[in-house]
Amino acid sequence: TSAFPIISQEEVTTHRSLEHGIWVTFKGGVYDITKFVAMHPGGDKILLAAGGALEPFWALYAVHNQEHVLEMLSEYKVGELSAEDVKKQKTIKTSDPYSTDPERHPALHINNLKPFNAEPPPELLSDSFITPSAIFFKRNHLPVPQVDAASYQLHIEGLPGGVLTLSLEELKTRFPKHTITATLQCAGNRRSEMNKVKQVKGLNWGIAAISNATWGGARLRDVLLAAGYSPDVAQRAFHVQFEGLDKDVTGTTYGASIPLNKAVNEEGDVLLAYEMNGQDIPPDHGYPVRAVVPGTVGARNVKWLGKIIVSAEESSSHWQQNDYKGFSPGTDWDTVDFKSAPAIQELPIQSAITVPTDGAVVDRSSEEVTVKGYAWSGGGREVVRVDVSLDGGKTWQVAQMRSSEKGQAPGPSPPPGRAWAWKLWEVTAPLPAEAQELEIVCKAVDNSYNMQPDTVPPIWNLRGVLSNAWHRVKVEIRE
Ligand code: HEM
Ligand code: MTE
Ligand code: MO
Repeated sequence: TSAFPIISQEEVTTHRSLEHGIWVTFKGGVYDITKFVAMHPGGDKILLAAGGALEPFWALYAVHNQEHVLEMLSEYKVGELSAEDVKKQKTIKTSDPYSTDPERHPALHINNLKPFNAEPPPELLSDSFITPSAIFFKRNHLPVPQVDAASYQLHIEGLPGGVLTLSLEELKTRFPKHTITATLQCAGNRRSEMNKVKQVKGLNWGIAAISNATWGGARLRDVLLAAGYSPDVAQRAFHVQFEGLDKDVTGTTYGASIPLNKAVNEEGDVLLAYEMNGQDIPPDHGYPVRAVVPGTVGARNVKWLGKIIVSAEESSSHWQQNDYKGFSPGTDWDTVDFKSAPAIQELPIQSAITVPTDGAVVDRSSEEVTVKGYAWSGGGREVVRVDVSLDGGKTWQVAQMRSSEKGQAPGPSPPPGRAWAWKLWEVTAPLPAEAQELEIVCKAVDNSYNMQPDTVPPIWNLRGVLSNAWHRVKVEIRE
Protein backbone atom coordinates (compact mmCIF):
# COMPACT_ATOMS: atom_id res chain seq x y z
CA THR A 1 0.00 0.00 0.00
CA SER A 2 1.06 3.51 -0.76
CA ALA A 3 1.96 6.21 1.71
CA PHE A 4 0.21 8.74 -0.49
CA PRO A 5 -3.37 9.92 0.01
CA ILE A 6 -6.06 8.95 -2.51
CA ILE A 7 -7.16 11.97 -4.54
CA SER A 8 -10.13 12.30 -6.87
CA GLN A 9 -9.98 13.73 -10.38
CA GLU A 10 -12.48 16.32 -9.22
CA GLU A 11 -9.98 17.65 -6.73
CA VAL A 12 -7.08 17.54 -9.23
CA THR A 13 -9.19 19.64 -11.60
CA THR A 14 -9.39 22.47 -9.05
CA HIS A 15 -5.59 22.90 -9.24
CA ARG A 16 -5.02 24.59 -12.53
CA SER A 17 -3.54 27.99 -11.76
CA LEU A 18 -0.33 29.17 -10.14
CA GLU A 19 -2.51 30.66 -7.42
CA HIS A 20 -4.24 27.38 -6.52
CA GLY A 21 -1.30 25.23 -7.56
CA ILE A 22 -0.75 23.23 -10.73
CA TRP A 23 -1.60 19.55 -10.38
CA VAL A 24 -1.37 16.87 -13.04
CA THR A 25 -1.86 13.11 -13.18
CA PHE A 26 0.37 10.45 -14.73
CA LYS A 27 -0.19 6.70 -14.69
CA GLY A 28 -2.40 6.88 -11.62
CA GLY A 29 -0.19 9.28 -9.67
CA VAL A 30 -1.04 12.86 -8.74
CA TYR A 31 1.68 15.48 -8.93
CA ASP A 32 1.88 19.06 -7.68
CA ILE A 33 4.22 20.65 -10.22
CA THR A 34 3.63 24.30 -9.23
CA LYS A 35 7.30 24.84 -8.42
CA PHE A 36 8.50 23.08 -11.56
CA VAL A 37 6.54 25.18 -14.07
CA ALA A 38 9.06 28.04 -14.21
CA MET A 39 11.93 25.57 -14.68
CA HIS A 40 10.30 23.55 -17.47
CA PRO A 41 12.62 23.39 -20.52
CA GLY A 42 9.56 23.20 -22.77
CA GLY A 43 8.21 26.55 -21.53
CA ASP A 44 4.69 27.32 -20.36
CA LYS A 45 3.05 24.74 -22.64
CA ILE A 46 3.19 22.60 -19.52
CA LEU A 47 0.22 24.61 -18.25
CA LEU A 48 -1.98 22.96 -20.88
CA ALA A 49 -1.92 19.81 -18.79
CA ALA A 50 -2.90 21.62 -15.57
CA GLY A 51 -5.67 19.79 -13.72
CA GLY A 52 -5.52 16.80 -16.06
CA ALA A 53 -3.44 13.95 -17.45
CA LEU A 54 0.06 14.28 -18.88
CA GLU A 55 -0.34 11.23 -21.15
CA PRO A 56 -1.97 12.87 -24.21
CA PHE A 57 0.63 15.64 -24.18
CA TRP A 58 3.53 13.29 -23.73
CA ALA A 59 2.24 11.18 -26.61
CA LEU A 60 2.89 14.26 -28.72
CA TYR A 61 6.09 15.35 -26.97
CA ALA A 62 7.51 11.91 -26.48
CA VAL A 63 10.85 13.48 -25.53
CA HIS A 64 9.42 13.05 -22.02
CA ASN A 65 9.58 9.27 -22.16
CA GLN A 66 13.02 9.20 -20.62
CA GLU A 67 14.05 8.03 -17.21
CA HIS A 68 15.42 11.38 -16.10
CA VAL A 69 12.12 13.07 -16.86
CA LEU A 70 10.19 10.46 -14.88
CA GLU A 71 12.61 10.87 -11.99
CA MET A 72 12.05 14.61 -12.09
CA LEU A 73 8.30 14.09 -12.03
CA SER A 74 8.48 11.66 -9.10
CA GLU A 75 9.80 14.42 -6.86
CA TYR A 76 6.48 16.20 -7.10
CA LYS A 77 4.20 13.31 -6.21
CA VAL A 78 1.45 14.19 -3.73
CA GLY A 79 -1.07 11.38 -4.08
CA GLU A 80 -2.69 8.49 -5.91
CA LEU A 81 -5.59 9.05 -8.25
CA SER A 82 -8.73 7.19 -7.12
CA ALA A 83 -9.18 3.79 -8.76
CA GLU A 84 -12.48 4.87 -10.28
CA ASP A 85 -10.91 7.90 -11.97
CA VAL A 86 -7.99 5.85 -13.27
CA LYS A 87 -10.52 3.53 -14.94
CA LYS A 88 -12.30 6.49 -16.56
CA GLN A 89 -9.01 7.81 -17.98
CA LYS A 90 -8.24 4.49 -19.61
CA THR A 91 -11.37 4.69 -21.74
CA ILE A 92 -10.13 7.92 -23.36
CA LYS A 93 -8.20 6.85 -26.42
CA THR A 94 -5.04 8.68 -27.31
CA SER A 95 -4.24 8.12 -30.95
CA ASP A 96 -0.61 8.32 -31.93
CA PRO A 97 0.11 11.53 -33.85
CA TYR A 98 3.35 9.95 -35.10
CA SER A 99 1.69 7.05 -36.88
CA THR A 100 2.14 8.75 -40.27
CA ASP A 101 5.84 9.55 -39.83
CA PRO A 102 8.00 8.18 -42.68
CA GLU A 103 10.25 5.11 -42.60
CA ARG A 104 13.85 5.79 -41.63
CA HIS A 105 17.23 4.32 -42.40
CA PRO A 106 18.25 1.67 -39.85
CA ALA A 107 21.82 2.99 -39.59
CA LEU A 108 20.68 6.14 -37.82
CA HIS A 109 21.36 6.39 -34.10
CA ILE A 110 18.03 7.37 -32.61
CA ASN A 111 18.10 9.92 -29.80
CA ASN A 112 14.36 10.15 -29.57
CA LEU A 113 11.69 8.31 -31.54
CA LYS A 114 8.67 10.60 -31.18
CA PRO A 115 9.38 13.24 -32.33
CA PHE A 116 12.06 11.66 -34.47
CA ASN A 117 15.61 12.78 -33.71
CA ALA A 118 18.55 10.82 -35.02
CA GLU A 119 22.13 11.17 -36.20
CA PRO A 120 24.26 9.08 -38.54
CA PRO A 121 27.20 7.01 -37.29
CA PRO A 122 30.21 9.41 -37.34
CA GLU A 123 32.32 7.11 -39.50
CA LEU A 124 29.66 7.20 -42.23
CA LEU A 125 29.36 10.97 -41.97
CA SER A 126 32.94 11.65 -43.04
CA ASP A 127 32.73 9.15 -45.93
CA SER A 128 31.07 11.63 -48.22
CA PHE A 129 31.28 15.37 -48.66
CA ILE A 130 27.57 15.35 -49.53
CA THR A 131 25.60 13.48 -46.90
CA PRO A 132 23.08 11.12 -48.49
CA SER A 133 19.60 12.35 -47.51
CA ALA A 134 18.66 9.02 -45.88
CA ILE A 135 21.40 9.38 -43.27
CA PHE A 136 21.35 13.21 -42.98
CA PHE A 137 20.68 13.96 -39.28
CA LYS A 138 17.02 14.49 -38.49
CA ARG A 139 15.72 16.86 -35.87
CA ASN A 140 11.94 17.13 -35.55
CA HIS A 141 10.09 18.82 -32.71
CA LEU A 142 6.69 17.50 -33.78
CA PRO A 143 5.08 14.87 -36.02
CA VAL A 144 6.01 15.11 -39.70
CA PRO A 145 3.05 16.85 -41.37
CA GLN A 146 1.45 15.24 -44.42
CA VAL A 147 1.63 17.90 -47.10
CA ASP A 148 -0.04 17.48 -50.47
CA ALA A 149 2.18 19.07 -53.13
CA ALA A 150 -0.73 19.77 -55.49
CA SER A 151 -2.64 21.91 -52.97
CA TYR A 152 0.43 23.28 -51.16
CA GLN A 153 0.46 27.05 -50.70
CA LEU A 154 3.19 29.35 -49.43
CA HIS A 155 1.99 32.69 -48.05
CA ILE A 156 4.26 35.72 -47.93
CA GLU A 157 3.01 38.55 -45.69
CA GLY A 158 4.10 41.93 -44.39
CA LEU A 159 5.18 43.60 -47.62
CA PRO A 160 3.60 46.55 -49.49
CA GLY A 161 2.23 44.25 -52.19
CA GLY A 162 -0.14 42.61 -49.68
CA VAL A 163 -0.18 38.84 -49.20
CA LEU A 164 1.48 36.85 -51.97
CA THR A 165 0.43 33.23 -52.24
CA LEU A 166 2.47 30.79 -54.32
CA SER A 167 1.78 27.21 -55.28
CA LEU A 168 4.70 24.79 -55.49
CA GLU A 169 4.50 25.00 -59.27
CA GLU A 170 4.69 28.81 -59.17
CA LEU A 171 7.65 28.72 -56.79
CA LYS A 172 9.41 26.43 -59.25
CA THR A 173 8.54 28.28 -62.47
CA ARG A 174 8.31 31.98 -61.57
CA PHE A 175 11.76 32.18 -59.99
CA PRO A 176 15.17 31.07 -61.21
CA LYS A 177 16.41 27.90 -59.56
CA HIS A 178 19.49 28.45 -57.47
CA THR A 179 21.67 25.67 -56.04
CA ILE A 180 23.96 25.82 -53.04
CA THR A 181 25.84 23.27 -50.98
CA ALA A 182 25.33 24.05 -47.33
CA THR A 183 25.95 22.36 -44.00
CA LEU A 184 23.23 22.31 -41.37
CA GLN A 185 24.16 21.92 -37.74
CA CYS A 186 21.83 21.69 -34.78
CA ALA A 187 22.63 24.06 -31.90
CA GLY A 188 22.71 20.95 -29.70
CA ASN A 189 25.38 19.09 -31.71
CA ARG A 190 27.91 17.56 -29.26
CA ARG A 191 25.61 18.24 -26.30
CA SER A 192 26.60 14.89 -24.77
CA GLU A 193 30.04 16.33 -23.98
CA MET A 194 28.39 19.12 -21.96
CA ASN A 195 26.30 16.52 -20.15
CA LYS A 196 29.49 14.86 -18.92
CA VAL A 197 30.56 18.08 -17.21
CA LYS A 198 27.19 18.72 -15.59
CA GLN A 199 23.70 17.60 -16.57
CA VAL A 200 22.00 19.78 -19.19
CA LYS A 201 18.48 19.56 -20.56
CA GLY A 202 18.09 18.46 -24.14
CA LEU A 203 18.61 15.58 -26.56
CA ASN A 204 21.89 13.85 -25.92
CA TRP A 205 23.44 14.45 -29.36
CA GLY A 206 26.84 13.02 -30.18
CA ILE A 207 29.04 14.65 -32.82
CA ALA A 208 26.80 14.00 -35.82
CA ALA A 209 23.92 16.45 -35.49
CA ILE A 210 25.50 18.05 -38.54
CA SER A 211 25.30 17.12 -42.23
CA ASN A 212 25.96 18.62 -45.65
CA ALA A 213 23.65 18.66 -48.69
CA THR A 214 23.08 20.34 -52.00
CA TRP A 215 19.89 22.36 -51.91
CA GLY A 216 17.94 23.66 -54.89
CA GLY A 217 15.15 26.20 -54.88
CA ALA A 218 14.09 29.81 -55.32
CA ARG A 219 16.07 32.54 -53.62
CA LEU A 220 14.10 34.04 -50.75
CA ARG A 221 15.36 37.42 -51.95
CA ASP A 222 13.69 36.97 -55.34
CA VAL A 223 10.40 35.93 -53.76
CA LEU A 224 10.44 38.89 -51.34
CA LEU A 225 11.11 41.27 -54.26
CA ALA A 226 8.15 39.77 -56.12
CA ALA A 227 6.02 40.32 -53.01
CA GLY A 228 6.88 44.05 -53.01
CA TYR A 229 10.09 44.25 -51.00
CA SER A 230 12.05 47.46 -51.51
CA PRO A 231 14.87 48.94 -49.40
CA ASP A 232 12.48 51.29 -47.55
CA VAL A 233 10.83 48.23 -46.00
CA ALA A 234 14.12 47.80 -44.11
CA GLN A 235 13.37 51.07 -42.27
CA ARG A 236 10.53 49.40 -40.34
CA ALA A 237 11.11 45.67 -40.58
CA PHE A 238 14.16 43.81 -39.33
CA HIS A 239 13.16 40.18 -39.35
CA VAL A 240 11.78 37.49 -41.60
CA GLN A 241 9.65 34.96 -39.74
CA PHE A 242 9.08 31.44 -40.96
CA GLU A 243 6.16 29.24 -39.92
CA GLY A 244 6.15 25.48 -40.41
CA LEU A 245 3.09 23.35 -41.14
CA ASP A 246 3.91 21.01 -38.25
CA LYS A 247 1.60 21.71 -35.32
CA ASP A 248 1.34 20.80 -31.67
CA VAL A 249 -1.87 19.88 -29.77
CA THR A 250 -2.88 23.51 -29.49
CA GLY A 251 -2.42 24.16 -33.21
CA THR A 252 0.77 26.15 -32.59
CA THR A 253 3.23 25.71 -35.46
CA TYR A 254 7.00 25.41 -35.36
CA GLY A 255 8.45 28.85 -36.05
CA ALA A 256 11.68 30.83 -36.18
CA SER A 257 13.04 34.02 -37.71
CA ILE A 258 16.20 35.39 -39.26
CA PRO A 259 17.43 38.98 -39.73
CA LEU A 260 15.90 40.68 -42.79
CA ASN A 261 19.43 41.62 -43.92
CA LYS A 262 20.38 37.99 -44.29
CA ALA A 263 17.20 37.30 -46.26
CA VAL A 264 17.54 40.10 -48.82
CA ASN A 265 21.31 40.25 -49.18
CA GLU A 266 22.37 39.13 -52.67
CA GLU A 267 25.14 37.15 -51.04
CA GLY A 268 23.01 35.67 -48.26
CA ASP A 269 21.98 32.72 -50.45
CA VAL A 270 18.83 32.02 -48.43
CA LEU A 271 16.71 29.51 -50.33
CA LEU A 272 13.13 28.35 -50.36
CA ALA A 273 14.38 24.91 -51.22
CA TYR A 274 12.29 22.24 -52.93
CA GLU A 275 15.21 19.95 -53.72
CA MET A 276 17.72 18.16 -51.52
CA ASN A 277 20.61 16.37 -53.24
CA GLY A 278 18.89 16.65 -56.61
CA GLN A 279 15.54 15.18 -55.55
CA ASP A 280 12.32 16.32 -53.94
CA ILE A 281 13.01 17.14 -50.29
CA PRO A 282 12.21 13.98 -48.26
CA PRO A 283 9.31 14.16 -45.74
CA ASP A 284 11.67 14.32 -42.74
CA HIS A 285 13.56 17.29 -44.18
CA GLY A 286 10.61 19.53 -45.00
CA TYR A 287 8.70 18.29 -48.05
CA PRO A 288 7.76 20.08 -50.18
CA VAL A 289 9.52 23.36 -49.24
CA ARG A 290 11.93 24.36 -46.49
CA ALA A 291 13.96 27.45 -45.72
CA VAL A 292 17.70 26.90 -46.12
CA VAL A 293 19.60 29.67 -44.33
CA PRO A 294 23.24 28.82 -44.96
CA GLY A 295 25.68 29.68 -42.18
CA THR A 296 22.82 29.83 -39.68
CA VAL A 297 21.87 27.39 -36.90
CA GLY A 298 19.63 24.48 -37.94
CA ALA A 299 16.66 25.76 -35.93
CA ARG A 300 16.10 28.69 -38.32
CA ASN A 301 16.03 26.44 -41.38
CA VAL A 302 12.28 25.92 -41.08
CA LYS A 303 10.90 22.78 -42.70
CA TRP A 304 7.42 22.26 -44.19
CA LEU A 305 7.32 26.00 -44.73
CA GLY A 306 3.78 27.44 -44.77
CA LYS A 307 4.20 31.13 -44.16
CA ILE A 308 6.82 33.88 -44.39
CA ILE A 309 6.21 37.13 -42.52
CA VAL A 310 8.36 40.25 -42.92
CA SER A 311 8.12 41.94 -39.54
CA ALA A 312 9.45 44.49 -37.06
CA GLU A 313 9.61 41.62 -34.55
CA GLU A 314 11.38 38.31 -34.30
CA SER A 315 9.25 35.18 -34.34
CA SER A 316 7.29 34.87 -31.08
CA SER A 317 7.71 31.08 -31.12
CA HIS A 318 9.02 29.17 -28.15
CA TRP A 319 12.05 28.12 -30.19
CA GLN A 320 13.02 31.71 -31.01
CA GLN A 321 12.27 33.24 -27.60
CA ASN A 322 12.82 30.61 -24.94
CA ASP A 323 15.19 28.08 -26.43
CA TYR A 324 18.29 28.08 -28.66
CA LYS A 325 20.05 30.76 -26.65
CA GLY A 326 23.40 30.70 -24.89
CA PHE A 327 24.06 31.50 -21.22
CA SER A 328 26.90 31.71 -18.73
CA PRO A 329 28.07 28.52 -17.02
CA GLY A 330 26.93 30.24 -13.82
CA THR A 331 23.32 30.54 -14.98
CA ASP A 332 20.95 27.71 -14.06
CA TRP A 333 17.22 27.05 -14.40
CA ASP A 334 16.31 28.99 -11.28
CA THR A 335 18.10 32.14 -12.45
CA VAL A 336 17.82 32.05 -16.24
CA ASP A 337 16.10 34.96 -18.02
CA PHE A 338 15.59 33.96 -21.63
CA LYS A 339 14.88 37.58 -22.61
CA SER A 340 18.42 38.56 -21.63
CA ALA A 341 20.16 36.63 -24.41
CA PRO A 342 19.91 36.91 -28.20
CA ALA A 343 18.56 34.04 -30.27
CA ILE A 344 21.37 31.98 -31.81
CA GLN A 345 21.81 32.72 -35.53
CA GLU A 346 25.34 32.23 -36.91
CA LEU A 347 27.15 29.37 -35.22
CA PRO A 348 30.74 29.39 -33.92
CA ILE A 349 33.69 27.47 -35.37
CA GLN A 350 33.34 23.70 -35.01
CA SER A 351 35.26 20.54 -35.74
CA ALA A 352 35.18 16.92 -34.61
CA ILE A 353 36.94 13.61 -35.12
CA THR A 354 34.78 11.00 -36.87
CA VAL A 355 37.45 8.29 -37.25
CA PRO A 356 38.67 6.64 -35.07
CA THR A 357 35.81 6.63 -32.60
CA ASP A 358 36.35 7.00 -28.87
CA GLY A 359 37.56 3.75 -27.31
CA ALA A 360 38.75 2.24 -30.60
CA VAL A 361 41.73 -0.11 -30.57
CA VAL A 362 44.64 0.30 -33.02
CA ASP A 363 47.07 -2.51 -33.63
CA ARG A 364 50.75 -1.67 -33.12
CA SER A 365 51.58 -3.57 -36.29
CA SER A 366 49.60 -1.09 -38.38
CA GLU A 367 52.38 1.46 -37.60
CA GLU A 368 50.19 4.37 -38.64
CA VAL A 369 46.93 5.87 -37.59
CA THR A 370 44.53 7.76 -39.86
CA VAL A 371 42.38 10.41 -38.26
CA LYS A 372 39.39 11.90 -40.11
CA GLY A 373 36.84 14.53 -39.31
CA TYR A 374 34.80 17.51 -40.32
CA ALA A 375 35.18 21.27 -39.74
CA TRP A 376 32.73 24.09 -40.33
CA SER A 377 32.07 27.64 -39.21
CA GLY A 378 28.91 29.75 -39.22
CA GLY A 379 28.17 32.97 -41.09
CA GLY A 380 29.95 31.84 -44.26
CA ARG A 381 33.37 32.00 -42.60
CA GLU A 382 35.72 29.55 -44.24
CA VAL A 383 37.65 26.96 -42.29
CA VAL A 384 41.29 27.68 -43.10
CA ARG A 385 43.07 25.11 -40.94
CA VAL A 386 42.54 22.11 -38.75
CA ASP A 387 45.18 21.13 -36.17
CA VAL A 388 45.41 17.58 -34.91
CA SER A 389 47.29 16.25 -31.89
CA LEU A 390 47.89 12.63 -30.94
CA ASP A 391 49.16 13.44 -27.44
CA GLY A 392 46.30 15.35 -25.85
CA GLY A 393 47.39 18.72 -27.25
CA LYS A 394 51.13 18.81 -26.52
CA THR A 395 52.21 18.61 -30.15
CA TRP A 396 50.23 19.39 -33.27
CA GLN A 397 50.17 18.79 -36.99
CA VAL A 398 48.10 20.37 -39.72
CA ALA A 399 45.42 18.17 -41.30
CA GLN A 400 44.95 17.80 -45.04
CA MET A 401 41.68 19.13 -46.40
CA ARG A 402 39.97 16.43 -48.41
CA SER A 403 38.28 17.33 -51.60
CA SER A 404 34.64 16.76 -52.38
CA GLU A 405 35.71 14.02 -54.80
CA LYS A 406 37.99 11.20 -53.69
CA GLY A 407 41.54 11.41 -54.96
CA GLN A 408 41.36 15.02 -56.10
CA ALA A 409 42.93 18.12 -54.62
CA PRO A 410 40.64 20.42 -52.60
CA GLY A 411 38.55 22.59 -54.90
CA PRO A 412 38.85 26.38 -55.17
CA SER A 413 37.84 28.45 -52.16
CA PRO A 414 34.22 29.62 -52.11
CA PRO A 415 33.64 33.38 -52.57
CA PRO A 416 34.63 35.30 -49.40
CA GLY A 417 31.91 35.19 -46.77
CA ARG A 418 30.00 32.42 -48.53
CA ALA A 419 31.73 29.28 -47.30
CA TRP A 420 28.49 27.46 -46.50
CA ALA A 421 29.78 23.90 -46.72
CA TRP A 422 31.92 22.00 -44.27
CA LYS A 423 35.41 20.71 -44.97
CA LEU A 424 36.37 17.12 -44.43
CA TRP A 425 39.95 16.61 -43.28
CA GLU A 426 42.38 13.81 -42.69
CA VAL A 427 45.78 13.10 -41.09
CA THR A 428 47.85 9.95 -41.35
CA ALA A 429 50.66 9.80 -38.82
CA PRO A 430 53.09 7.18 -37.48
CA LEU A 431 52.06 5.65 -34.16
CA PRO A 432 54.27 7.21 -31.45
CA ALA A 433 56.77 4.54 -30.34
CA GLU A 434 56.26 4.68 -26.56
CA ALA A 435 52.58 5.44 -26.28
CA GLN A 436 50.09 2.80 -25.15
CA GLU A 437 47.18 5.10 -25.64
CA LEU A 438 46.56 8.09 -27.89
CA GLU A 439 44.51 11.09 -26.93
CA ILE A 440 43.60 12.46 -30.32
CA VAL A 441 42.50 16.08 -30.37
CA CYS A 442 41.32 18.35 -33.16
CA LYS A 443 40.64 22.07 -33.39
CA ALA A 444 39.77 24.25 -36.34
CA VAL A 445 40.44 27.87 -37.29
CA ASP A 446 38.24 29.99 -39.55
CA ASN A 447 39.18 32.95 -41.72
CA SER A 448 38.38 35.39 -38.89
CA TYR A 449 40.92 33.39 -36.83
CA ASN A 450 38.14 32.23 -34.56
CA MET A 451 39.26 29.12 -32.72
CA GLN A 452 37.59 26.51 -30.56
CA PRO A 453 37.88 26.65 -26.75
CA ASP A 454 40.08 23.89 -25.32
CA THR A 455 37.68 22.53 -22.72
CA VAL A 456 33.96 22.29 -22.05
CA PRO A 457 33.48 23.70 -18.50
CA PRO A 458 33.97 27.40 -19.45
CA ILE A 459 31.31 27.12 -22.19
CA TRP A 460 28.87 24.85 -20.33
CA ASN A 461 25.33 26.20 -20.47
CA LEU A 462 22.07 24.90 -19.07
CA ARG A 463 20.57 23.98 -22.43
CA GLY A 464 23.76 22.39 -23.74
CA VAL A 465 23.99 24.43 -26.94
CA LEU A 466 27.07 25.75 -28.79
CA SER A 467 29.22 22.83 -27.67
CA ASN A 468 32.41 23.36 -29.67
CA ALA A 469 35.39 22.61 -27.44
CA TRP A 470 38.40 20.76 -28.88
CA HIS A 471 37.17 17.30 -29.71
CA ARG A 472 39.06 14.49 -27.98
CA VAL A 473 38.97 10.75 -28.55
CA LYS A 474 41.01 8.12 -26.72
CA VAL A 475 42.43 5.21 -28.65
CA GLU A 476 44.19 2.17 -27.22
CA ILE A 477 47.28 0.76 -28.93
CA ARG A 478 47.39 -3.03 -28.80
CA GLU A 479 50.88 -4.53 -28.91
C1 HEM B 1 10.79 19.53 -22.84
C2 HEM B 1 9.93 17.88 -18.34
C3 HEM B 1 5.15 18.54 -19.02
C4 HEM B 1 6.02 20.23 -23.47
C5 HEM B 1 10.95 18.98 -21.58
C6 HEM B 1 12.21 18.52 -21.04
C7 HEM B 1 11.98 18.08 -19.78
C8 HEM B 1 10.57 18.25 -19.52
C9 HEM B 1 13.01 17.52 -18.81
C10 HEM B 1 13.55 18.52 -21.78
C11 HEM B 1 13.66 17.16 -22.37
C12 HEM B 1 14.88 16.96 -23.22
O1 HEM B 1 15.06 17.77 -24.16
O2 HEM B 1 15.61 15.98 -22.94
C13 HEM B 1 8.56 17.92 -18.14
C14 HEM B 1 7.90 17.51 -16.93
C15 HEM B 1 6.56 17.73 -17.11
C16 HEM B 1 6.38 18.25 -18.46
C17 HEM B 1 8.60 16.94 -15.68
C18 HEM B 1 5.41 17.51 -16.19
C19 HEM B 1 5.48 17.63 -14.91
C20 HEM B 1 4.96 19.01 -20.31
C21 HEM B 1 3.69 19.23 -20.93
C22 HEM B 1 3.95 19.70 -22.20
C23 HEM B 1 5.37 19.78 -22.36
C24 HEM B 1 2.35 18.98 -20.28
C25 HEM B 1 3.02 20.09 -23.32
C26 HEM B 1 1.77 20.36 -23.23
C27 HEM B 1 7.38 20.23 -23.67
C28 HEM B 1 8.04 20.73 -24.86
C29 HEM B 1 9.42 20.51 -24.68
C30 HEM B 1 9.58 19.91 -23.38
C31 HEM B 1 7.36 21.34 -26.07
C32 HEM B 1 10.53 20.89 -25.64
C33 HEM B 1 10.80 19.75 -26.54
C34 HEM B 1 11.83 20.15 -27.60
O3 HEM B 1 12.85 20.77 -27.26
O4 HEM B 1 11.58 19.81 -28.74
N1 HEM B 1 9.97 18.79 -20.64
N2 HEM B 1 7.62 18.37 -19.04
N3 HEM B 1 5.96 19.34 -21.20
N4 HEM B 1 8.33 19.77 -22.79
FE1 HEM B 1 7.97 19.06 -20.92
N1 MTE C 1 11.30 23.13 -38.98
C1 MTE C 1 10.09 22.69 -38.56
N2 MTE C 1 9.00 23.08 -39.23
N3 MTE C 1 9.98 21.88 -37.49
C2 MTE C 1 11.09 21.47 -36.78
O1 MTE C 1 10.95 20.72 -35.81
N4 MTE C 1 13.55 21.63 -36.51
C3 MTE C 1 14.64 22.59 -36.67
C4 MTE C 1 14.86 22.91 -38.15
N5 MTE C 1 13.62 23.21 -38.80
C5 MTE C 1 12.37 21.94 -37.20
C6 MTE C 1 12.42 22.76 -38.34
C7 MTE C 1 15.91 22.20 -36.10
S1 MTE C 1 16.12 22.48 -34.44
C8 MTE C 1 16.95 21.74 -36.86
S2 MTE C 1 18.46 21.41 -36.18
C9 MTE C 1 16.77 21.50 -38.31
O2 MTE C 1 15.44 21.78 -38.75
C10 MTE C 1 17.09 20.05 -38.63
O3 MTE C 1 16.93 19.83 -39.99
P1 MTE C 1 16.99 18.36 -40.59
O4 MTE C 1 15.99 17.51 -39.84
O5 MTE C 1 16.69 18.51 -42.04
O6 MTE C 1 18.39 17.88 -40.34
MO1 MO D 1 18.24 22.06 -33.83
